Amino acid sequence: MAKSPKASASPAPVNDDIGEDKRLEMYRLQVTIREAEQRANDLFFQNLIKGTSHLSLGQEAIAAGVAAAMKKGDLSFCTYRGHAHTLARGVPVEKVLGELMGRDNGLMRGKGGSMHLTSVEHGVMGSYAIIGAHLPIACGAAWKAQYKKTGEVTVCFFGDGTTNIGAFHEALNFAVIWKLPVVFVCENNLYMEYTPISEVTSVEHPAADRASANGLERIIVDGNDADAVYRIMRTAFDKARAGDGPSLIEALTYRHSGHSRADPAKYRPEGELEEWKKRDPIKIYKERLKSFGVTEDQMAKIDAEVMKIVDDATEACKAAPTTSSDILFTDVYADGGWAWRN
Ligand SMILES: Cc1ncc(C[n+]2csc(CCOP(=O)(O)OP(=O)(O)O)c2C)c(N)n1
Ligand SMILES: [Mg+2]
Repeated sequence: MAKSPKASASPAPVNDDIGEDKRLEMYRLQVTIREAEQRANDLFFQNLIKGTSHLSLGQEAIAAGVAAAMKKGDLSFCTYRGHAHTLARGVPVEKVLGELMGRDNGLMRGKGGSMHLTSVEHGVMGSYAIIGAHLPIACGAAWKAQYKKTGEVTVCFFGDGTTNIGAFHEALNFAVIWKLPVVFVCENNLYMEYTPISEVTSVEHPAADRASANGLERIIVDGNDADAVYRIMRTAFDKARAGDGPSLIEALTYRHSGHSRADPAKYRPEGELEEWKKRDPIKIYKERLKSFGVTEDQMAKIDAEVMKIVDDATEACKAAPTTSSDILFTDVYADGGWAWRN
């Protein structure tokens, strides 16, 4: 059975380098992702969401820790498991649920669905269903930032299985030789679709153990601890903004549900999920907040606010019209070509 990191919240450091405001932001983000995704799951079972979807339940600390370290204008690229990263960048819950439900109030007016969430306004540069396809594209976005000296950093999320695709290696090499301001974040949840990554990979840590092949530092972080993720990202962003090139980060985590809506995840060894649930990122973070003097009441207030947002969003989406076929061909291609190339 794959091992989980030790079950205990880290003791409070003497010098708090993160601060209460940032911690409360990360707590709110994690709870928002958890509640919105749980709601999405319920809506599936009510047949109000069609198609499939891939939840990040259990992986929320990565989305929250990374987003909390990002600045407005920074760009993120994610996979089909992208609800969490989209919400973490500030896209409203209603827009995400509306998109999943195929409603006109959705992020792309219901035309993209769960696997294609995109919001250029929020720096969410797309969710990609083809494994590895977005890594070279993220390099392109980072190259644009470098060329135009915008100071923006690009983050590219992907899974452990993606490290066995050629595009992963090509993108890393390219990013290093051009010193691109890009941070690659591998969410190692121990499984690809149904196959344990350890059964099909030559190294123990699929991303980190390959970093040295590209002259990069081997970085592994506890992906269920938002503070740890936030700290490591801060360092990677500083490096990228200073012009010192990319970083590759492997964040260890575990998905609580199956690969997708259709997967009951029966292939996992008995007890593994329960073991990881002891290290639920939200549970860890509540303990962390308590150790810094945040009260149960403060947390309960945030929980209630988030729940109201999710409930209101659900009602608004149910009331919204379904997407009309009249808009089938709108917003599909970039207009003209020349305008956006120049
Ligand atoms: C090029 C390509 N091959 C195969 C698939 C089918 N597929 C979808 S998800 C997945 C597993 C990916 O695992 P991982 O990278 O660990 O991401 P996770 O789903 O665990 O987040 C595969 C093989 C695909 N989408 N694209
Ligand atoms: Mg995986």
